[in-house]
Amino acid sequence: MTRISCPVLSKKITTAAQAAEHISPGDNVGMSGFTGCGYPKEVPGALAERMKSAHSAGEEFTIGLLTGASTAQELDGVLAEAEGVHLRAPFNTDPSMRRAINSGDVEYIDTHLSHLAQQVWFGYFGKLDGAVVEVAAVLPNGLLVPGSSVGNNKTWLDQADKVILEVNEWHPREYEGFHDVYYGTKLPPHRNPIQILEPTQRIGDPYLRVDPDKVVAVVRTNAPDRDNSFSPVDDKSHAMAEYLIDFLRHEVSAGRMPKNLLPIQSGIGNVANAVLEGLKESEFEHLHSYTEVIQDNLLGLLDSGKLDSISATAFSLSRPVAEHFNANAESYKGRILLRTQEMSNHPEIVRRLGIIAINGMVEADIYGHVNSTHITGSKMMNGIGGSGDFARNAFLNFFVSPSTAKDGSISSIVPMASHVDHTEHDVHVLVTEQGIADLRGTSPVTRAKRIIDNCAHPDYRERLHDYLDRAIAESPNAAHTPHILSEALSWHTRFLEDGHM
Ligand code: 0RQ
Repeated sequence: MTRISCPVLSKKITTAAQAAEHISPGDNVGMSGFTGCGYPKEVPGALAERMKSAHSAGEEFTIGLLTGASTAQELDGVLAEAEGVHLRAPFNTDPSMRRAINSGDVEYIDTHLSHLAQQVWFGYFGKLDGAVVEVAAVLPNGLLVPGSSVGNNKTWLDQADKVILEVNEWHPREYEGFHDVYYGTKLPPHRNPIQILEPTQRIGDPYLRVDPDKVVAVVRTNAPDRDNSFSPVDDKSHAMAEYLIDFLRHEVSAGRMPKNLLPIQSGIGNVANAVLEGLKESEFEHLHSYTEVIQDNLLGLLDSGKLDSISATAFSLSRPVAEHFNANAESYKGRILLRTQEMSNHPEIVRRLGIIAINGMVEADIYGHVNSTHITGSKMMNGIGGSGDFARNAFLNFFVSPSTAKDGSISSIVPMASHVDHTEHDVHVLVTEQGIADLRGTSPVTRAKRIIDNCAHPDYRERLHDYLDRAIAESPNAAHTPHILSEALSWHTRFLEDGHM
């Protein structure tokens, strides 16, 4: 069955190279893609070739690049290597793009994932010149069946002057019916409540809309999404998962949540994966997930019958699991819903549903400020992603990390965080392989003692206590959050100088 059955749009089928001709130097371009899924596979590569030719001829050719979240080598990688991007938002995991951001060649705007669409509506980045969006099919009436991610595609299609579609036959045709695209968004001061009262409640349409007159090219592709594999669960991740699941048991017995918990959001990474695996082995049943990304073990939890439903904005699967999903897509219909990232990560909905948010961190300080993004204060890792959307509004949030990094030379618990993404006011529970620190209802000094005793690695515990004791002694009139400012970041400077904290 043809994937492009709209007569008007099928007339626009062309090659990636010709499609890329529609993008001009200086354009702002919104591209699809979220955690390595649903990104355009061919037009960015063709665009990178144009950029390289222009650069060899001594001409400037860069674009402002906006996406849903991280993409892959075929998008961020090729454009960064072609030195073709001057501005990037909102989340990136590609090593070449990360290098370009950290070398100062790319201006990076690390914004909450639920916020970017409205920032584009309000013109913070100027106008959106182009959109390159991957879909699974084009229907006879011109409606678009989204693929493995929705992300910001609705906004890109609405806002861009010119639209390029990539129709990827690798995505199952059965994707029709998996999506919920909300067209009721109004801008302030006309906003209405968003009526999502249960995780997989539908409030929108299964299709994306596009004005056919704006579509300048349609490119057919047949290429897989990025292979999003994780290493097998190691002992540390397993230990963190155990602490966290035990904590949830405690919350149930304390009467703070029902037996089937509250809807779960899990970030990406090894620990989140281990928690999901741990839940599969646990006694919990009839779980729900209201999250942004569906990784292997979340799908595994659904397969195991422990999880009843998932609402997200994207998949992020390893190749074998993606192939399994594609071959059996129909059997998942009704249990998985993919929404725009404005809705999957919406603060109003996260607060209403009472989400349990589980996210990784780079470091936390003794008072519970969490750094999710920066190495030694300056160097960008990936970005805040959706961690702030969820954590700030969650009923219960966890930040998880091994207690040390780089073979023990870095402590993940430090006197003062070198960058703060989640403040002490937002952080509920910290988890490392050493233990768990419940920070709810604690004042800063009590919190500090708990974090050091429960979460810091024994190699660093004594020095952290020593810092705290001296800070308290030196702050008789500033006893609320005692610090020795001249020393607070000395652990980071020592690491930069000696390679060890
Ligand atoms: O680097 O592999 O080179 O050794 O950071 O660390 O421990 O493998 O953990 O993969 O879960 O990533 C915070 C980055 C954790 C991630 C972060 C080094 C460490 C290693 C990775 P190497 P781990 P994870 C959903 C929610 C923000 C976005 C978010 C993240 C590498 O969870 O990007 O939560 N979070 N989104 O060695 C120096 C430290 C370090 C350190 C770790 N203190 N100093 N290096 N590392 N701690 C997804 C989306 O929003 C889309």
